[in-house]
Amino acid sequence: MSGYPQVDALAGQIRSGSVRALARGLSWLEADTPDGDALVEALYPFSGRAHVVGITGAAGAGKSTLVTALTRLFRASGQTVGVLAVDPSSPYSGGAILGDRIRMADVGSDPAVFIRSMATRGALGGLCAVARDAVDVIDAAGKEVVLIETVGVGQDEVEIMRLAHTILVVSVPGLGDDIQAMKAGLIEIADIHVVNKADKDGAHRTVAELQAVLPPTSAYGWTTPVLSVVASTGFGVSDLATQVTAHANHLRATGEWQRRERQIAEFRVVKLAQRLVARRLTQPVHSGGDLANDAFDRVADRRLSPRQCAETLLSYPSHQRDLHVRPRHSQEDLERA
Ligand SMILES: Nc1nc2c(ncn2[C@@H]2O[C@H](COP(=O)(O)OP(=O)(O)OP(=O)(O)O)[C@@H](O)[C@H]2O)c(=O)[nH]1
Ligand SMILES: [Mg+2]
Repeated sequence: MSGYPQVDALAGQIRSGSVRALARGLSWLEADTPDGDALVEALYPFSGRAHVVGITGAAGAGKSTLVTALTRLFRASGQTVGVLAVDPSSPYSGGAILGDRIRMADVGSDPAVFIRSMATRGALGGLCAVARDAVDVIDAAGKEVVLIETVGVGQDEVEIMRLAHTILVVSVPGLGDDIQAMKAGLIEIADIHVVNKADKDGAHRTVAELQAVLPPTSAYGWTTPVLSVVASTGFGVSDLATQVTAHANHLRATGEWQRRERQIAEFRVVKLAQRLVARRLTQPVHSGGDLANDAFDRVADRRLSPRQCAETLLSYPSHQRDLHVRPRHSQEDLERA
């Protein structure tokens, strides 16, 4: 119970499987409102059951096509599926979202499949946090497999992958040097490598190149497979779905699942704390006598060092930031400095 009737009502509807409520809840998250935060709080205890699978790779590698093909297979084996396409570049998102929707139209009409695209809105370091909160909400709605698609460029997208249990890195034959360089950063995070567009020349070579640079068998005994697929026809996707499920089973059997959950929890909490601190420090000034503003003046005048100032600001509880409570540096310290 969140204490907010409209939040509790929506949380209940989401848990009982209302697609409309789920869509609405995700809109709350995207808008970065207190209601969205309260909703995540209310649903968090009911999340944690879904197998979260991240799919990343260069733009146009066929990720959405692959997600659609995988979704069909998971549905055929009786699993419910949530899909979250995280678009890093909001200016282009309109088109990309529409494209994803059209291609997913056939699985999209299945009530056991929930598909959502999210754009970043430039939230303060928030893409990753919003994406993972969204996954929890979809998870609490009962989806057994949640697929997250992101383009594998940029720190945010790689970070989103760190929130998944199983990471698929999608490559295609005959990429240029720059894209190969991008891929190098992704090689070590892959649990499964997928070489898509195997109907094109050079797929064997790409598979061999990946196999040559793969890390050895992991500490928990998983050897990263490199699979050739043609997402557009479904060739090889059944083997891929089998490997995705095998990875989840392997995680559970070895205790690696709990270790990753722990790692994800730590990563999320640290990220969120950073976000809250950043938000606190950039909050609008309420009064003319704002301590931070005075302090910035002193830093500019070389009467206070940036580090002293930063440490002082961090030591203030948020509700007393422009008051005079000071565990470490005092108002007098600032005054004197
Ligand atoms: N030849 C061939 N084309 C494919 C294959 N899979 C996907 N495509 C095509 O590749 C293009 C891009 O596919 P998407 O699934 O949109 O790729 P994406 O990685 O999701 O793209 P972004 O989300 O824009 O980064 C489309 O025209 C697909 O039809 C494949 O296996 N073989
Ligand atoms: Mg896509």
